[in-house]
Amino acid sequence: MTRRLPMACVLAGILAVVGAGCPEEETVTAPALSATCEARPSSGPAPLAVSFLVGVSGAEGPFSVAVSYGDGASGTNPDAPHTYATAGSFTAAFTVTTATQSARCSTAVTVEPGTSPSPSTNQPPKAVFKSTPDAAGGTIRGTASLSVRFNMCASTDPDGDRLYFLMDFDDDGGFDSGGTTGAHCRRDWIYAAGTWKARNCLRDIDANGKALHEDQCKTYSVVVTP
Ligand SMILES: [Ca+2]
Ligand SMILES: [Ca+2]
Repeated sequence: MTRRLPMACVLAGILAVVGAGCPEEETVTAPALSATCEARPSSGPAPLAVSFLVGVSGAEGPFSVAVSYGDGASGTNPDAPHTYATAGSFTAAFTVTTATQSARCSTAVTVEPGTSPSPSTNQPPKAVFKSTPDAAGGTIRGTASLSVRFNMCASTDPDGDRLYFLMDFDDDGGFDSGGTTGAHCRRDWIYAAGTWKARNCLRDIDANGKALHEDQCKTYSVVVTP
């Protein structure tokens, strides 16, 4: 608390000298500025978001705070939480200043190694492409009308992921069949005379149906003689 006194008395008070004409009980001493700080939490696994409790007392007039978090980051808002990204021992230091005063406090933060999820080890499926008649060198041959059975049902996934089967029978680039069931991994198609291309693709999918890997595909030539 500052009491209004003649300037001479104020100066005398600050200098701890009782000046002439200044009653002793009106001696004014500059209050000591002090700061306390606490980290909440003060330890935990990375990344660790820490809030700071900074207490300031004895400030004459407005004060400002400079924060050095100890990990290279700094700031001026003591109320702002700070996230420590990596493990280590840090000292967060707060410097409180007014026009005439300065005080400092520090608090320790211990960040332990984080329990980051292990990197994805999901494997692509093991695709097995079969056809009846058998495709010698990727070419299925026969006479019209030729019934061809395409079969990917022996495919497996090392992770047990669901498999999605896609088939294009008629050489137009668009899949004619797609799905996850036994009715989708094995399909028959009747070919008229001519030369056709068919494409079978396989993918492993997650619970949301999202592909986990690039499609694995096999392209067949279907040569049908009259
Ligand atoms: Ca997989
Ligand atoms: Ca098609």
